Amino acid sequence: MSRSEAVTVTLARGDITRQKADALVNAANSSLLGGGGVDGAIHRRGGPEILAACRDLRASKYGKGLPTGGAVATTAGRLDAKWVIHTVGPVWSGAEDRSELLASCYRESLRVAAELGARTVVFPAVSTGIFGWPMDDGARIAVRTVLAEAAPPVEEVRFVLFDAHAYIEFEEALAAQG
Ligand code: AR6
Repeated sequence: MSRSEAVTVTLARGDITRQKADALVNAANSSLLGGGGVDGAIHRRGGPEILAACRDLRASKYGKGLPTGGAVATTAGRLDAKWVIHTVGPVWSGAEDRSELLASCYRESLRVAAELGARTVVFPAVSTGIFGWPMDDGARIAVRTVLAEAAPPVEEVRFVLFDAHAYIEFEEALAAQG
């Protein structure tokens, strides 16, 4: 556990859709219309209300989709949360440094969470699955950005890690930076 000013950063193992919080962050794609990994799990367990809200966003503010590094909130449907905040991570590239876009996912999600008045926010390890980002670097960027950016009304930021490897990388990043 680590404390950055008034914000506590914690780690948990497991499935993000089993978490209870004000806001759960989804590792989405620009279409906002679903996919695999966290995105698939959130839509499956959260039910059709979330997809309906995403379709509304595509029909209004995000006609071309949500840009990489951006974040937007919808209902959390049947999940044990008030909101899902959808963010679009960058696809890993060995040729181009896209770290700032990954940091932007955490920063923008926290900005949206604060605007909503969320006190507890749960993140997955954005981009480290289907989008191929190396876990150690993804963990460093996630922890660094959250420690720098999280502020009231957000009181707790929890990273939910799917497997032991991810958990260890986040633990090390937190120990190094927290
Ligand atoms: N709970 C917590 N973590 C999970 C879960 C879960 N239920 N499922 C996977 N992870 P990913 P990305 C971990 O692929 O890399 C989708 O198709 C996983 O082990 O969900 O940002 C979207 O629509 C990994 O460490 O997200 C996009 O097209 C991390 O969560 C694309 O995948 C993120 O893996 C986004 O890819």
